[in-house]
Amino acid sequence: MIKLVADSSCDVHTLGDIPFSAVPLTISTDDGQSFVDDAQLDIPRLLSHLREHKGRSYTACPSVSAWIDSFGKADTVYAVTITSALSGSYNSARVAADMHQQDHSSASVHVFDSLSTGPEILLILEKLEELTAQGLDFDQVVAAVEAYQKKTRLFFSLHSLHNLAQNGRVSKVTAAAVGVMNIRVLGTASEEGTLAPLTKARGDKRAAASLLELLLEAGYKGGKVRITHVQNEAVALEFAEHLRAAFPQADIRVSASGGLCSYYAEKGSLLVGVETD
Ligand code: X90
Repeated sequence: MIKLVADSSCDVHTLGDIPFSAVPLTISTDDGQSFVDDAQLDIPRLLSHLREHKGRSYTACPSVSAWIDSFGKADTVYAVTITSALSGSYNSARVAADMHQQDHSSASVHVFDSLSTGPEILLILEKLEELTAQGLDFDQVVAAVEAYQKKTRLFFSLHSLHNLAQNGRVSKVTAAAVGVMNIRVLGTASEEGTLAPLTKARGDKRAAASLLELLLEAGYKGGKVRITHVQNEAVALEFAEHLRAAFPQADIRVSASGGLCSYYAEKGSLLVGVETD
């Protein structure tokens, strides 16, 4: 049996017909509350708790044993993690993969470091679904996905970098420039898997126009697009309409961010995963 797994930064809990599970990261506040990023998580409640909470908040990646549990009895496992440059999730999954292979000598596990998050991971998962359905063997799937990763990108528009800075995922200098006067930071996941700010825009309309420009500069020509938003569906749908006007054939889908991306991207943000060329 083949199984796909990803950590919950992928924003989905099911994936077509193929066996799939999302392994939750955890968000916690220093008043002792902890929120497991699974299908039951009430994201509006998480965000309102964070808004009212004056203390610190943290996240934690899945443990080795949580990854091993997710592999189950599958003999072929493809796992995808959030960028190893910002999280321990990849390392945790790698250790789990080695242990699983020691216990099941016939099992094959590959862990892909997305060097990204959210909608770009979803693109990778959908590609895995497609390739495994075609019956490619393990090495062919791994090679094809690695090649695919070179052609996908992540762009974002963020309203605040507070939680990213609080947890050391961006510098305080970068974070200080945002969060005032409707400023959004537009940027991308760098090749190294870090957050790379590119430009700023005032207000959602200008931010959407800049996002579109970034996509075009990156070589977007009508491939798949997956857009996620943090409590900002109207703006996400409007952005999708703009794209469709320019690329009527494009496969573009909009959905809500899961808990982990909602925590870090914060309310109002858009994340856009795209296929280029
Ligand atoms: O291990 C952990 O506790 C999780 C840490 C995750 C830190 C980064 C999450 C980023 C989420 C923010 C906007 C997009 C940034 C893309 C950079 C690759 C989303």
